[in-house]
Amino acid sequence: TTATTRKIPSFSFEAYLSEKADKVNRALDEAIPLQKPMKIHQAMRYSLLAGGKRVRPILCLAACSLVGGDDATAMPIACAVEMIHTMSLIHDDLPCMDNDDLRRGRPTNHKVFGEDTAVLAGDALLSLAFNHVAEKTKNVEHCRVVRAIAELALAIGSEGLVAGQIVDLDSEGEKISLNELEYIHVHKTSMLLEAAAVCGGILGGGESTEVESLRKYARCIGLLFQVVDDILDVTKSSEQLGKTAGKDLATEKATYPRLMGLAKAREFAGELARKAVDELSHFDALKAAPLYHLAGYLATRQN
Ligand code: GRG
Repeated sequence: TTATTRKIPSFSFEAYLSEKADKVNRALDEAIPLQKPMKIHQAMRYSLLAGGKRVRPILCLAACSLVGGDDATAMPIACAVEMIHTMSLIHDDLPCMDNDDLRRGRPTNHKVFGEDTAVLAGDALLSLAFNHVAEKTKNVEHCRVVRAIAELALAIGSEGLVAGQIVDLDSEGEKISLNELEYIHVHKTSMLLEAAAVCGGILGGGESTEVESLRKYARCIGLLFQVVDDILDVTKSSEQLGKTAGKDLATEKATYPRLMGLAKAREFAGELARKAVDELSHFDALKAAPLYHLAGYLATRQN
């Protein structure tokens, strides 16, 4: 039987998520003490400790424990992934990019600290992320640490996050195909989730086949995350607007429901969740429970 049909032992995913998120939040708080120069450290902490869902670091810890590692081993790289995620959000919100005023329910970094400081806070978080992994990772063979750092660096540069962002910026206002939409999502969202899972697996001592299963799992849930985001966008805005006041489809950005229809987009989300979970079938069911539930959580989330 595959993991889709196999019986998963009872497990409280909500309790798991909040326990791990608390642990990650404590580690992030400790990683950036409030020190001189005050302004830059305040700006870094403002965005980093603003209360995101911590999906990436939790995925990293879960991947590490799936292959037999403990949380302490993966925590520095889990924090690094969240620092990088946060810096990408700070830069994405800048007037020269998406020009957003709100993030995680609060004014964006540049609205509070100014554009100059926001750029630097992003740069400093990126830099600290790599120092943090190199300096704080304990009890792992050095070649594994180097492999993890290489994965993380590759996932966020001009072949990863940055690639997704530039293609996204360049396609603004243009009609794009389903393939182009997938390229943007895979690079902007899946790559960092993939790095989080792969790095957790590498540092946890995983075999390469295990690490590759984690990679495929994370790739699926990254895309799943975006497809569901697009679906929620449509269903939420049609709820808000009422049934008659539809948006002007031609001027709206490309989304899965727009390019393939709502029913097909829902089907695609289901397929991605099943594909993700199938990658877990080689692992012990009890150990795979968090990742199994994470796929379900992302597929069925309502906001
Ligand atoms: C990484 C070197 C480097 C530069 C950044 C600006 C940029 C290049 C990339 C933009 C990437 C971007 C904004 C991707 C979107 C990712 C995404 C799905 C964000 C929402 O993630 P959630 O829902 O957010 O996990 P929370 O707030 O819960 O953490």
